[in-house]
Amino acid sequence: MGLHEPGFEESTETIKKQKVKEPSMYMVLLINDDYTPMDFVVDILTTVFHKTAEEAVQIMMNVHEKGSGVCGIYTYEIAETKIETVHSLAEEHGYPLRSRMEKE
Ligand code: TYC
Repeated sequence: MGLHEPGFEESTETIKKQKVKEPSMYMVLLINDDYTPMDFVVDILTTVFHKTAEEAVQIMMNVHEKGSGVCGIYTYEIAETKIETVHSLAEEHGYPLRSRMEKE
């Protein structure tokens, strides 16, 4: 029997409406640098962030021109995992590509 179903000992008390708290969301950004190849950034955007080839090129060029750019919005844990994945792939290939999150 659920806590707030009739018959439970709390059932005669006022039952407060349960507030559903949405999780905070975090933007994952890529940071521009002078050394990471454009193709590698596009690959990261398609494989890690599931962008189409066209979206990936657009986001990469935006980061290249503006210095940074959003590649996705996720819960904290997912954002953290995306960033770790970017950093370990970049490190594996010897590139200085960096990623960080910002609260939405
Ligand atoms: N500026 C890099 C180049 O000219 C490309 C690049 C784009 C690097 C986005 C990082 O997050 C980045 N090869």
